[in-house]
Amino acid sequence: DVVREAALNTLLTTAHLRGQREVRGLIAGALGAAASGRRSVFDCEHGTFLPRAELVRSEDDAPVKDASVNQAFDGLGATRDFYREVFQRDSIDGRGLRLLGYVHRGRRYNNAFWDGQEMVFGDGDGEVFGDFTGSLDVIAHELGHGVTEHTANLEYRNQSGALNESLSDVVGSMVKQWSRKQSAEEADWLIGAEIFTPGVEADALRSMKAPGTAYDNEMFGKDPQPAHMDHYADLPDTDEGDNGGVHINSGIPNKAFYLVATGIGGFSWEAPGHIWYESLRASTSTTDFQGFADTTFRKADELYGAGSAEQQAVRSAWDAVGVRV
Ligand code: ASN
Ligand code: ZN
Repeated sequence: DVVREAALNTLLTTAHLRGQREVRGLIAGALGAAASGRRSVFDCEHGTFLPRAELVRSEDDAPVKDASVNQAFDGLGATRDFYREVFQRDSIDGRGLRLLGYVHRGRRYNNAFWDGQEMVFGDGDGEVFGDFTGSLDVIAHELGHGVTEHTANLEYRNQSGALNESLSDVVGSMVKQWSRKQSAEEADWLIGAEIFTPGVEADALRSMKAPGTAYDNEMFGKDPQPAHMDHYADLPDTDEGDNGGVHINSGIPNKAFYLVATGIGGFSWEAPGHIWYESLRASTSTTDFQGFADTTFRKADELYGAGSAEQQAVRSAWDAVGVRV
């Protein structure tokens, strides 16, 4: 297997240098089958063309000098371990897919994303945002997009897109809570609290506990997230409309998960996490809020029993955000 892995690694690097994304995906899959969710972190050196990035840390390598590289490596590892230990899921595809992280993407780039193959992180502009590898929940959020793509494959627009976004925030927050051993009550339920520069007056990018309150300042205005269907944002499915408000209306299912977790009590990744994860696996690309809520109610029954405390917490949580199951 060591020889096989070395050979596949050489092929991966060759395909990588040639920019053969599909070949890379196939080889990464084969590599993944040999060893579970092994990590490779690449340094974009401020470029945007990923095939030109340099491999700077692989699974068995010691930490390097660059903090962004190590943060991405550790965050991907924590998320991979979380999926394996908590949900018995073997990496993004459930089959040990190799984890590819890219740091220092572009210049002053204020974002991070999953592109269907890899997780990519900017350094921030240094004025408003710092390094996007600085928040574990942001790293887990991006890896979570990979898991969603390999399961329900929720369409990235309107309600299915807001669910897609919410499920990434849910896993982002759970991984952070799991790594800190925090209960639902102790957790801050913030996403991206660490990526702002010290001068910026904002708690985080989003608050799952209180959507709409993560920030209110001159630079960004007020956090636009609703926490109830009465305030659902009807935005167009365009870039300017955030694909129908996928990062905005995600506040509604985010709040539902927060309410389930605090309603049941204890660790969010236990009953609440299992209900949500099994519901993701039972969803399709066009599942909407109502469909997902109904599925969580059914999964709570299957996992914990009809009329159980868990199932009751699921119903009252959705009810509180305006979705009746
Ligand atoms: N950071 C964003 C996200 O993962 C990037 C995007 O909108 N695609 O949701
Ligand atoms: Zn996202």
